[in-house]
Amino acid sequence: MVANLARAWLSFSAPVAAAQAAGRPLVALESTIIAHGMPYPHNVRTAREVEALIRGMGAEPATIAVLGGRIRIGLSDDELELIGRSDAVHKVSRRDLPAVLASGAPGATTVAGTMICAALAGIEVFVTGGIGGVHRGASETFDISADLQELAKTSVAVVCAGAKSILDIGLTLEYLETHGVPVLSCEQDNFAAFYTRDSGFRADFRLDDPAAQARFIRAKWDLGLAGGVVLSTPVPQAVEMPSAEIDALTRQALAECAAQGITGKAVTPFLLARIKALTGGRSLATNIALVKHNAEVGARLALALADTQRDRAD
Ligand code: PSU
Ligand code: MN
Repeated sequence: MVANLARAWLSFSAPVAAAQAAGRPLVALESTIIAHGMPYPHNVRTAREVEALIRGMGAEPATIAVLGGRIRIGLSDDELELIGRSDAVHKVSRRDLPAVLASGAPGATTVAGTMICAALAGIEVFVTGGIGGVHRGASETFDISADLQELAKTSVAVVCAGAKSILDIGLTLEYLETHGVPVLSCEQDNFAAFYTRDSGFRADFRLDDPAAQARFIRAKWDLGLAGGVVLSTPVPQAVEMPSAEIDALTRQALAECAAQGITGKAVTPFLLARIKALTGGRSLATNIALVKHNAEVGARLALALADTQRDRAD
């Protein structure tokens, strides 16, 4: 009953509906990264390239956004263009989802927003760039991304390049532990830090093999342990940025944010935009490369999760 009520708000693109009917694995993609994370036209081009990459690996991409009062699971080229080009696209987390659905305004879903929509659509794997987390100075500001609460309760595997060092990564991992969210890593032991490979903090469990990642995730969900799993994979070595430079620019961006009195949902987009500007656009190439790498890891995980289901049916 509840599921049917929710379904009335969902609208699947033809390719996603066909893939789902054929039992092909799906990979959800967020739209905040397109609308608020990268400049036009790089954002739209990257979104299309990421979709093509996932399709080439045998899974079906489902970019998620809110348009015309519906949660759209899979976007057409024109819809991607609209999300990437318009300045009037809302940033949609859990709190904001009813607002854009009710008003009909366009919305780009964050990690939290996309997890909710992916779960409603029956999609188990979601690829993003970096997750939100506990902000530096959160003991005073209380600024903790709703992404973390979503990971605590919504059963979707989130593939990312860790979290940006605009956040307090140590506290972010503590928060996830408190809420029982496992943080997996592949390709290295440590949790990744988006522009740089090493956050200096260990992930909980290193699993390089997609089949092993899939078994871990199935075990969790089979037991009824609802909630997300984070799979961190580092940015490719060739495009990693120097950590001393990122640290300095991050400190500068944080100081500017405080000086300008920016708060709430504007904090993360402000910091992302400032770091992008301060690196003279060089961070964009890193950003694009890491998202594509995450997409490969996510597609392999989606295929492995589909295999675990097939093995059961046999
Ligand atoms: N971190 C990034 N890039 C991003 C975001 C975070 O490195 O694009 C976006 C994601 O959509 C994430 C959101 O879910 O910002 C978190 O925002 P907030 O901190 O306001 O919860
Ligand atoms: Mn916040």
